[in-house]
Amino acid sequence: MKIERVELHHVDMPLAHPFETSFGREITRPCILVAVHAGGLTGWGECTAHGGPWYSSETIETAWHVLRDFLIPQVLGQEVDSPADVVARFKRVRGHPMARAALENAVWDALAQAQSLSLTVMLGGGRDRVPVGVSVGIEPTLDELLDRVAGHVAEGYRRVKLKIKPGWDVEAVRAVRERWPDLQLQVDANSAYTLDDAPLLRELDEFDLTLIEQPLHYDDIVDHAQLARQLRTPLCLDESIHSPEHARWALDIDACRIINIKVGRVGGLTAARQIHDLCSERGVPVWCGGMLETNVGRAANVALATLPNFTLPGDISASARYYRQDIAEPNFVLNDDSTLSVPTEPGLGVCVIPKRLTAARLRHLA
Ligand code: OSB
Ligand code: MG
Repeated sequence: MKIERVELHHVDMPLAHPFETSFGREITRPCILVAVHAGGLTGWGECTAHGGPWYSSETIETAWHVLRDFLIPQVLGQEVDSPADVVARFKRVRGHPMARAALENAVWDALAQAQSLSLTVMLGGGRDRVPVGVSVGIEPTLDELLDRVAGHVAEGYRRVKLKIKPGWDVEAVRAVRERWPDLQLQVDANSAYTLDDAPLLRELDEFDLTLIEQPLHYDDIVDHAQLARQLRTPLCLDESIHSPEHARWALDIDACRIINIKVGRVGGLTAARQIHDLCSERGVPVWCGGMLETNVGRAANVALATLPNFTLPGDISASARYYRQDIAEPNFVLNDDSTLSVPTEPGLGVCVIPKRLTAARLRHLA
C-alpha cells in the first residue's frame, strides 16, 4: 500500500460535561485527527495530546510539529505493508508517543480496510462486546458528585472511576461507597500525591476499590513500588508507562499489579498490544484507558480492548458521555450489561462526517 497523502485536522469540540482532574478542568477537547490516503482508501487516527502539557509533556502543538516535520515525511510516498513497517520508520524518533500513535493507527485503519478486515480481527482480538465503565471528574460539591454517579449508574454503568486529589479523596470515596455498596469502584489521582501521603492513601483500603491509579509522580516507578508494598488495594499505573520497556521495568520491580493501557500514551496499537502480551505472560490484568476521545479514537480503543487480557472494564464510555455530537458515526451506545459492541465493518468501523469535521476544525494541513 503506497501512502499518497496525509492530512492533519486540528479540531476542538465542546464536552457534554466539563471534566476536572487533579491537573485541571477541561470544557472543550481539542485534538488532532490524522487522515492517511492510500489506494482510494482513507485511514483515520486520533492524537490524544491535550492543549497543554498537563497530563503528559506532549501538546497539540508539539504533536503537530513532530507529525508534520518528522513522522509524515517518514511514510509519505512509501510502500507500507504492515504496521511494523511504520514502527520501524519511527524508530529514530525519541518520545512523542501520542504523535506517533496517531499516524501509526491511521495506517492500521487503512491496512485493515485494504484487507477487508475489522481492526479487531487485524489486531487478533475476539470478543464482540467489551466491558466498560465511566470516569467521573472532580465536582464542585459532594452532592453534585453523587448526582453524577447516580446518573451513570442509572444509565447502566457497573464500574465507576472517581478522580481524586488532596482534599477530594477519602470523603468523596466514602460518600459514593456508602450509597452504592456493590458498585465496582476505583480511583485515579493523576499523580497528585507523594510517598508522604501513604497513610492517607492507606485509608482507601477500607472501601474495597478495584485499584488506585497513578497516585504518585507521573514519571515514577520507584516510589510506586514502595507505596504498593504499603497498600492492600492494587496499584495501577497510567502516566508512568510510556512504552513496552516501561511496562517491563515497572513489573520487574513490582511497582504495580495492574496496567492501564492507553494507545496514545504508549505510542500506538503495536506497542499497546505488546504491553498486553507482556502483562498476559506475567499474569497482570490490563484495561483500556481513555483520553476523552472522539469516536475515531474510541473505535481503536474498543478494538484493542477485545484482546483477551483486557479483563477489567475500560474507560471507554458511550459516545454521549463525551460529546453532544461526535465527529464520526455511528455512536457507541451502552448495552444493558455495561458493555460496548465491537464494530465488525472493515477498519475502525466509524466514518468521519466531513461537514462536522470542517465545522469543528481550527487548522488544516492538507
Ligand atoms: O488519567 O485516565 C486519565 C482523561 C483525560 C486525561 C487523563 C485521564 C482521563 C480520564 C478519562 O480518566 C477517561 C475517558 O476517556 O473516559
Ligand atoms: Mg489515569
